[in-house]
Amino acid sequence: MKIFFVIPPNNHYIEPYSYVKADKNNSIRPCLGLLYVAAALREAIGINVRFIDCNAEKIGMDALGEMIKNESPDMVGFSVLTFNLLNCIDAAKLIRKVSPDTKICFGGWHATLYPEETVKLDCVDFIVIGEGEDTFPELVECCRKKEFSKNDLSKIRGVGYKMPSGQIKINSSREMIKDLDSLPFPAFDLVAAKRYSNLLACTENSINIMTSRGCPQGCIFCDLRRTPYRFRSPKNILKEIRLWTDRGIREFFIQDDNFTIDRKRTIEFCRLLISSGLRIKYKISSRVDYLDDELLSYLKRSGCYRIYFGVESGAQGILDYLEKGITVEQIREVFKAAKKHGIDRCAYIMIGAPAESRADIQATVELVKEIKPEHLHCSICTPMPKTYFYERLLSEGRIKRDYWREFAENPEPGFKTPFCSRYFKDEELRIMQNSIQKDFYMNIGVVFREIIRTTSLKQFYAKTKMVLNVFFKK
Ligand code: B12
Repeated sequence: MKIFFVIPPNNHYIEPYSYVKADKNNSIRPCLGLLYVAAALREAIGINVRFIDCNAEKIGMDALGEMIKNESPDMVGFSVLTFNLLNCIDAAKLIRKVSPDTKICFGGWHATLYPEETVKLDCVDFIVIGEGEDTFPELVECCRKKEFSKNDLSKIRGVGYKMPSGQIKINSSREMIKDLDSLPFPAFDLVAAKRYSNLLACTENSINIMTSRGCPQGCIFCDLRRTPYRFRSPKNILKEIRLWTDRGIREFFIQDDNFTIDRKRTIEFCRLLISSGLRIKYKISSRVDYLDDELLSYLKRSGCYRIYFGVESGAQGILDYLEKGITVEQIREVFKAAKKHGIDRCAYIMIGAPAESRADIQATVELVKEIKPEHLHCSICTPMPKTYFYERLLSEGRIKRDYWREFAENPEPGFKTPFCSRYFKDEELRIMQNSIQKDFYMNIGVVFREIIRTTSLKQFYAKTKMVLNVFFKK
């Protein structure tokens, strides 16, 4: 049995809330979700799998079609976000055309949020809801039996499929994986690690890792709001890091939403790393209220060189509305403390929350000037699919139509992500976002520092392209 995992070419781009000019195609990282599922599949049933990342490997639709036609895999899996749904659909349609017997499975956030709408799509045979490490091997095993019936499928928790009558079945859900240490490491051997790049990395080759899942905090705009928090043990993380340092990799991007939620674990991880003598560099994301002087000192000594902080706003009223559970004072303190320890700070801010006034936005701009982050990322506040934020605005009647569900049901190119400000038009917010970002990077000190930190000609080219985009692209 041949199973392929495909990252489709990025032909559609739904402009999200983030600063597109700086983001677009500047960093490509391996998709950890798929690599975890691929590793679990190999371990559970020993099946050979192939991973095709069209963007990293610069494979266009025609070439993808040729590959699928020649190989006719039994099943192809896609990791679907709402934002790459159109790309996945295009590729799935193509697969249907060139290899009609190949089954197509959509997993990932979008399939999880909109199971019925997703499995109804003509180009989809199965969906996997939630974590795929246990569910997908069971699905593949079931399809492997030549005479499998839809009855067999009905026993697999966490899948959705179409009955021969066309009826949609969504099975009962599966509990979350409790012991993350029990999972095999992501199947990085399936990807050409050298094809990936990161604009703000400090070495040529870095690897992304994930050490926890879920988040106990209540930020209203996030899909992870109050989801069960589970984490890997420091020993287990070190084991994965060692696999890479043995192959010469020295830099890691820990892409957890908030790496420092469990203080004891963070300290133990840092201690282990320091005593291992591995001398790696790594970056993390953290909330401002989950750090203190001692933790920062540990992080710095163990190789942490940058922290991404969700600052969001300089106006306390807006932070409270977003249920961030932090204060402007905590932001000031942690930025000072991280600077003292010599750790770079990237501030994620957002503008355009429903009741945010011009004065509130100004407070955010002033805060940025005061805390002086090394990097800034300004987004526009956006109610994302099925988040608490979106559902609340819908139930309050501030959002009139369930446009995300409509998009999930009938995904058409040209969809634009609506914002939600009461005072500013979407276009005005884009202009403000642009000027905040431009003003920040206009600073000669910031530009000079980035030039000095360039690690290769390739990165220099990418940074120059980004600067030109920021300043000159309309
Ligand atoms: C890291 C990250 C990124 C990285 C991706 C790096 C990478 N290639 O791995 C970058 C920075 C590129 C990124 C970009 C964006 N991201 Co992002 N990202 C994340 C983050 C923080 C972690 C993702 C991750 O690695 N998870 C770990 C893996 C193990 O979990 P997983 O991906 O969910 O996969 C599991 C299951 O979903 C399932 N599964 C997944 N795929 C498949 C496929 C099959 C076949 C099967 C069977 C199962 C399966 O099994 C996996 C293992 O259990 C998540 C939040 C989160 N914690 O999940 C947001 C998140 C996924 N991102 C989100 C968004 C909105 C974006 C952007 C639009 C933001 C932007 N800048 O504009 C872009 C869109 C990019 C695009 N492709 O279009 C949203 C998605 C919401 C949605 N409805 O789709 C999330 C959920 C954050 C949020 N708002 O709450 N992101």
